[in-house]
Amino acid sequence: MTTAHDTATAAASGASATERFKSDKLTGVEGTPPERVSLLAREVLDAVHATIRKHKVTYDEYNALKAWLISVGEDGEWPLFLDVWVEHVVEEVATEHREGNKGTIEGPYYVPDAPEQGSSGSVPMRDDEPGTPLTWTGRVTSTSGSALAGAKVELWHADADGYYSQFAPNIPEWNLRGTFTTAADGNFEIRTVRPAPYQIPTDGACGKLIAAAGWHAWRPAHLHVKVSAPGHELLTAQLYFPGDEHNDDDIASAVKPELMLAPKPVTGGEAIEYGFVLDPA
Ligand code: MBD
Ligand code: FE
Repeated sequence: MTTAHDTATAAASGASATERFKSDKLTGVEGTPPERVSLLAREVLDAVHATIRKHKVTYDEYNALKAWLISVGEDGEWPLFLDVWVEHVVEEVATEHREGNKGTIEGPYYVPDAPEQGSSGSVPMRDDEPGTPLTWTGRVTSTSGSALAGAKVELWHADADGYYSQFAPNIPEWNLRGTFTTAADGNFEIRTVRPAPYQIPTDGACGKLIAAAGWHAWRPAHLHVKVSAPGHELLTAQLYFPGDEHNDDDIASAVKPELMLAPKPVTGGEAIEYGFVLDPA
């Protein structure tokens, strides 16, 4: 059987994710003081040296590592590698002061400026978009309790086969990506479809590490969001579905109990209710 995704490759999605990172996020890396760079680089290297001594790492293993690191770059998988195995701790440290909503990692597949849908509408999708229809209602508030009108809810997620538009071939641009703006009462309503669990590409460098280590490549099904309002901290989160077999062993360590949805069956699909509480900046 052939599917629309047979031509999806790690190298192609990695190249897209690398380009995305370079065009949106490669600012703010200048101006880190040398003392800070030295401190962090020194401690990371010390940790590597300690691991080599502790486990008596051989030249064969050192060369395997060198070859693998080269292939991470060749496959464009630095965004994937870092977001899967490192970002969750950066997110934890960056948001530990917050009193409002829990967030989680962004991952490699966000694209800014998805089509605007107002306070109530559907994300862009194909006429025959597979997957259970979801109707999601919620309200954006401040930690003070006041509703936030005109807050932005940006949603992006994989399709029912586990693929993201703009990173896998043969999916229309902006499919399952939309920007919503809360109404005067802070409410929004979004119509989309349930995403599938996501398996990170198995044919690239990250997939080779997973296979060599005997790990699995799965993330549970998830909806990604960025929620923002003037005068408030940007919230980046993901929402999860109860019962997913990978909720407890997400390869990206990004599941939190506060981010679990409670879908209710309704005629023609499922309804979810989930709102966001933003911390004042
Ligand atoms: C994803 O869809 C994702 O959300 C993360 C964090 C890493 C890889 C793929
Ligand atoms: Fe994702």
